[in-house]
This record gives sequence, structure tokens and C-alpha cells, in this order.
Amino acid sequence: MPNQPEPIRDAKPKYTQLFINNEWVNSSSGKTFEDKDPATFEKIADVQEGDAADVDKAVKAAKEAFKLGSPWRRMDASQRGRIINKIADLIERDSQLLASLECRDVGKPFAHAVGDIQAAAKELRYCAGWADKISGKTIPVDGEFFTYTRLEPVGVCAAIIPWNFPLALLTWKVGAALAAGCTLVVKPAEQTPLTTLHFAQLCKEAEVPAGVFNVIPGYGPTAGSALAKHMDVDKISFTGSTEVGRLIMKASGESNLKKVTLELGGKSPNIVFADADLDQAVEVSHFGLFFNMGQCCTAASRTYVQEEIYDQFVAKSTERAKKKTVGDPFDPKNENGPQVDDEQYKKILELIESGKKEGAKLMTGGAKIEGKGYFIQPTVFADVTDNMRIAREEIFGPVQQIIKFKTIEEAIDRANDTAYGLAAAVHTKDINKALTLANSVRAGTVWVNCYHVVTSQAPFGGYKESGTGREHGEEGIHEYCEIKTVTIKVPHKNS
Ligand code: TXE
Repeated sequence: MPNQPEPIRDAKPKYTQLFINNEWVNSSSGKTFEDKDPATFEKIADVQEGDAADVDKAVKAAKEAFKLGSPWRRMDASQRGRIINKIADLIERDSQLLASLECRDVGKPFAHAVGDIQAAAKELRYCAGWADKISGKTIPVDGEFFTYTRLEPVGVCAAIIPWNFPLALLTWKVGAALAAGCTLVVKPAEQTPLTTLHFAQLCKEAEVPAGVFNVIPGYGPTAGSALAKHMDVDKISFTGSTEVGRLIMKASGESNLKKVTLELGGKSPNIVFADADLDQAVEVSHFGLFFNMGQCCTAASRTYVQEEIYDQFVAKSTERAKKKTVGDPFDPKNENGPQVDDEQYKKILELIESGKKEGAKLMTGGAKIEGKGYFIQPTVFADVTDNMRIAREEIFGPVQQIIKFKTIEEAIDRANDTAYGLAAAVHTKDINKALTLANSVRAGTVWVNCYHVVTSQAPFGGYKESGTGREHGEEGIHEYCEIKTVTIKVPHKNS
């Protein structure tokens, strides 16, 4: 994006209806829900609330658009790539409004919202490049046969999006699905539907054919669940809580065994060895936890620090957290805004209380910030032990746990002692320690001397209860493809 856009403080959405078959329509029930600003508690908009009846209509449109002979199925793959690039252009054109809406809807600092919008455009450009490079193989099978594979679009896809990175995570799913030639029905999170709705209009402007991209704003147990159990949805991609991930998988099993990609929670270990660059490790660990108000699936929520440097690390991390500026996300001096909603706010405050009760040492923070908005003080706990709830449960808030360890073997065992396996990090100057850790931790991503480096080009996803399947990279594109093997009898085979 050429220039940093100026924020629009009272940004208003242009689109608040359902988007089906390239048309804006009201919900069948006529119901709406309130979309609120978590920093001010002001209503931003009333949004049409879709449910199972609307999901049916959207899936029907997506199925129709996927029919053999449809404009989307007949389109050259390179043209799909061109359209996806065009959507990226339009995102950049509308970046001021999109970033302002994201800032208001999520409560994330405006500069971070701009970063998300840029990331969304980049994601689409990466996927656009893949559209005409998704190819099969010819395979030397036994016998008088010629065999090749074809990578075909999986079909009608559902995507359920969370509220922590609404537009960016939307493009992780939509970019790959469109590149592969699928059609989609998207349900954004009820807290943050606005940028997804704006995106729908950009798809139309970019000449995505009718029915290829549809949006049903609404709640999880109604609209989301209807998608998960729909008999005409071929694949569902979900990012959110592990609890709902289980429901999605169950719904697939109980309906048509639709393909499932899940990107769920985490309790990622962040291991700091005594030989690490201390100041850098403190800063990276702070960023790893507090970025996006702690609302990252990859958050560095278990920081293990080797005993020789433990006290120093705790002191420096506490100082850093005390300096963190929290407040109005439109004010550029603030590093963090509010938590997204009342449910998250209460969950985090309850977990902070559990940390105090279970004997962790509160170094700073530990309470809400009085006044309007779901603001919580940046919190650091030391002397955390592995059995405490704050060391086991995903807090998803600005609460750092610092835990002591002695040896590398112990660090590996304790890092792996979790049901999750999304990400991990190691801080050291010793390449052998770094590689030992990288190879031993059961997590989909390992960072060495860095954190939260998630890019379109490299696969991302979880081991264990952090999910199944991968997004990004070639692997992410293949999640939206079926592989078909075609075998042809030939008269005389030669090598
Ligand atoms: O998640 P939900 P919530 C974690 C984080 C957070 C916790 C709860 O620990 O504190 O989850 O957050 C839709 N069928 N993450 O309650 O409910 C819902 O409408 C189908 C980690 O917000 O999982 C929304 O669109 N869909 C995470 C989406 O699921 C359903 C990001 C996510 O909401 C549904 C968010 C149902 N029965 C939370 N119920 C990450 N991995 O980044 C809800 N939904």
C-alpha cells in the first residue's frame, strides 16, 4: 500500500445485509443484531442476522455457481488469478475505510488494523499466483495404462471466521478457495462482521460471478452450525475455539463427512535459554504475548526461562509491560486497545484471579482499567508452575506467564506437556539447542529468536488439539483441492 491511510474515527459500514448470489438481501427472519465498538460501547450498526434458512439459500447459490458449465467452472484458471488480484487492488483502494472499520469493530490499534489490511491484500496476491499453477502429475503405473492426476476444486466450501483478525483470516480461506476454483459461503464472527461484508462488495466489483462468494452474518449455534451440518457443503474451514472445533468435526461426521480444516487454540511455549540475547528475548516475548491484546492463537502464553537469567528476565519483562500504553485504538500513542467483548473480558479477568489464588506472583497489572471499554491492564505473572490454570488454559488476553526451567530436556518435556500444538519459540545463540528444540517440540510452527512470523508462503496449522490441515503455502491451496486419478488403457506401453 503506497501511503499509510488516515483513520476515520466514526467509520460507518456501507454494507450490513446478507450477501447471496451477488445481491444484498435481508435475513429471512427479519432479525438483526447489534455490532458494538468494544472501546466505547457505542453501537456501530445493526446487522442482518442470518440463520439456517439463509444458509440454505446461500449454499444453493454456491452449488449452482459450481455446476459443470457455469461461468466459474468454465473460466480459465489464469482469469481466476486475475480476479483475485483485482480484489487485492480494491482492498488497497479502500484501505482507509477497511482499516477504520477493523479498528472500531475489533478494538485493535489503527496501525495494526492497517497491517491486517495489507496482509489481506498480500495473501490474495500470493493465492492469485497459484490459480494457474495447481497441477497434477503423470504417473508410471504398472501395466498397459497411462495414468495422470487432476487437482479439482473441492466444491462448495464454508468458512467460519473468528474476530481477532477478521479480514486477514478471511483472505487465508477465500484466497486459497478461489484460486482452487471453489465456491464459498462465509460466516464472519458476530462481533466483527463489517470488513467481511465490505469484502463481498469488492468481490462483486472484481467480477466474481454470482453465487461464487456469499456471506451470512449471524451467530455460531444458528448460522455456523447450519453450515457445519449442511449436506451440500463439501468442505468447511474453521478458525476459532477448540470447543467449537470439536462441534464442527462432529457435525461433519453426522452429516456428509465434509472435509474439515480446523485452526484452533494454543498454549504456545516460548523457551528462553540463558545464552540468548536477553533484551531481544524480553522484547520478542513481550510482543509474542501482548500483540493484539493477547488475542492470537499463537500467543506466547507459556514463557519458559532458564534459571540463571530468570530473575533478570522477569524484572525486565515487568518493566516492559508497565510501559505498555493501552487505550483508544485510534490514538497512535496506544500500543493496545480493549478486548473484543464482554465474554472475553470476563474470561480473562477470571483467569487472572485464578492465577492469584493458585499462588503465581503478580508482578504488574492484574485488573481491569476503570471506565468505558473492555480494557485490561497488561499483566505479568512470575513463579508460575505448570499445573496452574494460567499455564494450562488459553487466556487469550494480555497476561504473561513466566515459568522457570533448568535443562533442555526438561524444557522439551514441559513444552510438550499440553493438549495444544500450534506454535513454539526458542531464544538462544546456540544453533544446536535451537535445532534440537525445533525438532522436538510437537507444534506446527517453531520460531527461533523471533515470534509471530506468519507469512502467506509457508504452511501454518496445528498439531494435536490445535487443529487439522494447513493454511498458506502450497499445502494450503491443496486443502481446497480433490485429487482425481485418471487411468487410460493403452495398447503398448514404453518407458
Ligand atoms: O470462539 P468461537 P469465541 C479461542 C480463545 C477464545 C475462545 C472463545 O481462547 O477465548 O476461543 O472465543 C463461530 N457452530 N479463540 O467464543 O465460539 C462463531 O460465531 C459453528 C481462538 O469467540 O469458537 C465465530 O464465527 N460455528 C481463535 C467463530 O465460531 C460456531 C480465535 C469463533 O467463535 C459455533 C477466536 C457453532 N456451534 C477464539 N459456535 C483462534 N484460533 O485464533 C460459535 N461459532
